[in-house]
Amino acid sequence: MTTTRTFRVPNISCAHCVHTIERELSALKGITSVHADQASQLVTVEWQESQITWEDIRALLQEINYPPETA
Ligand SMILES: [Cu+2]
Repeated sequence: MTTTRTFRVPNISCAHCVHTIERELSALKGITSVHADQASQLVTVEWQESQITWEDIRALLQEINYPPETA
């Protein structure tokens, strides 16, 4: 089963940020799709529940200095 979540990342400021987020998240095992948008600062991620959790994703984003705004 997959889960999709859309959240805002206030640190997105340019196309490079978008690229970094997409590249880093795509490298995580279990993530099936990532789309980040510069203008809206919204990121949509889809993942396999059996392989990765939201906590793992959130931790990675914090580690690379793009923490999600949602709780
Ligand atoms: Cu940037």
